[in-house]
Amino acid sequence: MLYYILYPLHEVYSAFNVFKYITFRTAYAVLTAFLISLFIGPWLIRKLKEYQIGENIREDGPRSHIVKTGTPTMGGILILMALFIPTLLWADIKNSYIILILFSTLGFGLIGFADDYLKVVRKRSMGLGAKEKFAAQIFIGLCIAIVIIYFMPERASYATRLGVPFFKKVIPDIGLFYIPFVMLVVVGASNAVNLTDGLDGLAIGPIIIATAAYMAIIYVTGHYKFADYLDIQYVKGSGEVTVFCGAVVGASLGFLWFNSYPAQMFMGNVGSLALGGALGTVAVISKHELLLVLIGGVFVIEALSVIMQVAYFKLSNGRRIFRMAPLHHHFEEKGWEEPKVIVRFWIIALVLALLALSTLKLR
Ligand code: 57M
Repeated sequence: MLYYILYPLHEVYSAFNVFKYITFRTAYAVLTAFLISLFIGPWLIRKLKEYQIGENIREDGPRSHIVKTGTPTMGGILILMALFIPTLLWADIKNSYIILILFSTLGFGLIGFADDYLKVVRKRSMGLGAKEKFAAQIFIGLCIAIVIIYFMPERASYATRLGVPFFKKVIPDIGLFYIPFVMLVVVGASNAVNLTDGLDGLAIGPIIIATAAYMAIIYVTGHYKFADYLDIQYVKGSGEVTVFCGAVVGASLGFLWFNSYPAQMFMGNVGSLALGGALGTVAVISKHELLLVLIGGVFVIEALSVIMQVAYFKLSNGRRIFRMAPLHHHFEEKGWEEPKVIVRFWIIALVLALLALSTLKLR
């Protein structure tokens, strides 16, 4: 919005030219989002406590979690407010990628909200049914795929092509298979972040790292000269999503202030599903979909640990690979202190993100 109000003033006073620059607007989106999170956080925690929107801790989980009973949850509302306001303020709100990413984030956020609301407020223990939740996620994934293939004419020449890390010339066209592929990326990311969100700061740390990495990637893919220099697909108009990524980073840093060990609030599904969905959508927009496996490596490992555990559990009549899945519980059960598991997972996320960024040049 500020872009439309303030940038035209450069004709009167040239200093207003700065509002044209994505880098400038991204920096201020980070800052605005961080400050909104920081200021609204204590108020939201008070309100969540007042309305008794607290976590019910499952008794079959690690014993160390029992003390977390009643911790305010649904803090994702804070993250969503703190990322929507700066995006609306600093980004070009008529940009089709900004509209798409806000739709995706809000869509997944609403699914999470409905699930949390039923679980925590209405005390329906399972929240939304697994089938209902999955169907809603698939619907949003399908909308994103259709919009990106059929309603973005500037993408027509590469819409269904896949960017392959390490290879400059390999950009296979997978045709209509791109639709289920997009659904897999977006819905998979959303659920993987949700599974990871089981220790204080465990999900939000890698979200900050992965989104910051995609912030750099989407900036270069949206910049004709950088894209040309790096020999990556130039995605016209996508640079604006850098501002959105900045808002996610700022909002998440502010949330981490309260979610760091020992957490004063959890994000709930409203936060985890929204942030995961947003990350998957940024990966799709930037045409660096496959790189998400590396950038979001921690989420992938956590999701794989669940798939392996459940499959082995069923095939072997009740035996387990890990002491408990997802993987973070395995280390807790082995006796690692919670902060040790969290910080080590952050370190892995950071190393993987750096490795992923290096692939921009290693091609
Ligand atoms: C969400 N939710 C956390 C909080 C957070 C198929 C199966 C593996 C599914 C999985 C599952 O239900 N995952 C979905 C996991 C929960 O956190 C809430 O949920 C939101 C995110 N969706 O924001 O509101 C608990 O996590 C802890 N927590 C923190 N700090 C935070 O900042 O400490 C969360 C955020 C919170 C709190 O204790 O209550 C969760 O873990 O439930 N199921 C599981 O993860 C369960 N695994 C399992 O059953 N494994 C079996 C299977 C696969 C064979 C096995 O390995 O034997 C575990 N989770 C729990 N108990 N709580 C184990 C049992």
